Amino acid sequence: MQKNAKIFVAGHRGLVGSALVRTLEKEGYTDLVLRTHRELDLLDQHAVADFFEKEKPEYVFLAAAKVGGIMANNTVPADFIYQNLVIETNIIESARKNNVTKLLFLGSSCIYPKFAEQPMKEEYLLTGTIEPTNEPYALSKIAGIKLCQSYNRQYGTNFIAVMPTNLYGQNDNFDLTSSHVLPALIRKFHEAKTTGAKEVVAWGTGSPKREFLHVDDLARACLFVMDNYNPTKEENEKGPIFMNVGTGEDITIKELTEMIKEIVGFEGAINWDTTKPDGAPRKLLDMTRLHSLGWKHSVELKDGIKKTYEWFLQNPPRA
Ligand code: GFB
Repeated sequence: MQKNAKIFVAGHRGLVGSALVRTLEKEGYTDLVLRTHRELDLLDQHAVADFFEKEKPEYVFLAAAKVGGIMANNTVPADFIYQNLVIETNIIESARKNNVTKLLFLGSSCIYPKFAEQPMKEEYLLTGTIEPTNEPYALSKIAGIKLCQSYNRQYGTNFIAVMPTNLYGQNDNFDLTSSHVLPALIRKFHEAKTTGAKEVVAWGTGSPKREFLHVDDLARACLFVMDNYNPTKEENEKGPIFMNVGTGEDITIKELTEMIKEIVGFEGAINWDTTKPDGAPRKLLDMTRLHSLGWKHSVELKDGIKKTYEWFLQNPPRA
């Protein structure tokens, strides 16, 4: 990407989109096209088509999505599948019609089968059944990958994707009913410490393993992939046209809980609410593909959590 290329970051106020904007600006990109939800409703096909016709972006980062933790996925599954499918189809079709040079679609590691061999390679896509708590969301993300691949096959576009592992960082969602585990635990331990509560309740058994990537690392990976990866003809025919993005290391939810408890400085007990779902037992990404191109993460988990806690203290959630 040229530093003066016209770049549309869809979803620029979210966890991923805001990290992309920070990174692009830091790297000297000068022509970012950004629209708030109020300015452009990505669920509105005509509005999206008009926007692309008028703005003609050269590059698109498709980071707009309906996202959430295990509980949100499980309680409003229709919103997850509907909104993600519509956002993707609207943007990808408009990108094709308006000759976008390159588009990067953001997926998720939950696209892989629940009991996939670990670590999970890109080619394990569609080789087994998906974890039920996030099947609708995962299917929408698989559809996004297949849209990109199909457009490349039929129209000769250059649409690619990344599958990030569980993300965290500044601008995360700290709402306890819809957030992911890491921001939820930061908030729970912080509030317990400040109110002098004796215990914090975590969900599930604590035995599932998860891999966590700081969102600034993901943003750097997205720029790297945009600049360094073009699918081959064979990849456009058979897949994969995407790259896993993670650290290649995971920890149990129990270990994560202890780590956050220590960083926040809570001294009480941790109790486990086993009526809440565990979700997938493990989802560690195989990083061979992206590592072989020369990219590696740089933020280690403990440092990333400390940074995120500092950000949380400066930006306390409203309710
Ligand atoms: O981060 P999380 O909500 O999503 O939960 P997933 C990860 C694990 O942490 C589960 C446990 O085993 C939860 O039961 N956990 C413990 C908690 N305490 C808490 C808590 O206070 N809040 C939350 N939220 N979890 C999501 C998918 O799966 O991850 C999405 O539903 C997406 O589709 C996203 O892929 C990255 O890792 O289980």
